[in-house]
Amino acid sequence: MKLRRFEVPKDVVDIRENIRNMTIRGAGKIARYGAQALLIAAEKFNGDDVSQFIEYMNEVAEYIKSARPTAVSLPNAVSYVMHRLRGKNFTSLEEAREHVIKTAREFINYSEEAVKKIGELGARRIEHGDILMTHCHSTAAVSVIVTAHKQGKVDKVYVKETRPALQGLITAKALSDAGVDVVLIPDSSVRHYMKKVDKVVVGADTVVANGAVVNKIGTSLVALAAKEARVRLYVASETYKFSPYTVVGELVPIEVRDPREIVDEEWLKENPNVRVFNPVFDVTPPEYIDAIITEKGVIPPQAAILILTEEYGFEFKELIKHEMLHQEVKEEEFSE
Ligand code: RUB
Repeated sequence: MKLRRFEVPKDVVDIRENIRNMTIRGAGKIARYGAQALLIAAEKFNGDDVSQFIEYMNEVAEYIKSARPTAVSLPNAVSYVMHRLRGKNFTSLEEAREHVIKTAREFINYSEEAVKKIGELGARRIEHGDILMTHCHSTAAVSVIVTAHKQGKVDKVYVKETRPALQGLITAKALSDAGVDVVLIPDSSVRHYMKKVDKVVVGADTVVANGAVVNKIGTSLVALAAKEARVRLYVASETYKFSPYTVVGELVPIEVRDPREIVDEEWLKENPNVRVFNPVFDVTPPEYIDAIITEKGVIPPQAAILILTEEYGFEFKELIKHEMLHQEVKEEEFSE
């Protein structure tokens, strides 16, 4: 496939497509594959000029970032690599190529280690005999639950099925394989079971500057039910899911997917006057979150801005100049 100027390697096209169609899903995994795609693109570049290589990498970066709009982990992973490429004076193409490969690997390792660290820190918030609830499939939330389970603390976990894509089933299997006592429940029973729950642990797609969390649709309803029942809610999130764009007032775009994920084609044809909407993420305000468990520590949601300033410092302006571009990239710009 050809971008504006350059041909993209097939493996990179496949990764982007698999992120877009949700074969690769979950914010952390999306980020790791984003970095992996840059690594592959660098390996497969077949020109012989450094400045052309950088131009090519920039084009590939924009292409990858446009795969899923809500998960900021994807542009953040891509920025991690691309930011470190800028302003460097490479003496050869091989040096530039190695640099991309090294930083992409560095990001992937960081991300994997972060999930383990979140597990360790989050497990400290789980007490012996706790009954937990979770929503969707979050690797970071599963890491917390499984670590706490290994410490003998978890009595059982209520796992919401999470319509329409039923990612709760992935969680149910992962937890059950790890030996956790799992009860799979329909989404609509959240209030019914909340009475029995001690703590809720969920993941995040994006953490906003004010500490609000964007996660799989239905998370905010779990949070509402938890608040009402005085049940603590923890969000497990790597720091690269914190959105620097929101510091400068950008809103997180909420991905809206195909109605056929809710009802089938035939039903849609039989009921042409019914409009079917399928937003796949929602926003949980900071007041409904007890703490965000990151690899850097367990923080109150209101401290999200501190993580962002530590990470991006006074570079927000620069970041906007270079990286906001992804918000403007439209699917149609890339001809398949
Ligand atoms: C998955 C989802 C997960 C977060 C965090 O949505 O909302 O809770 O991405 O996951 P989708 P992780 O299935 O639409 O990608 O902790 O694995 O990064």
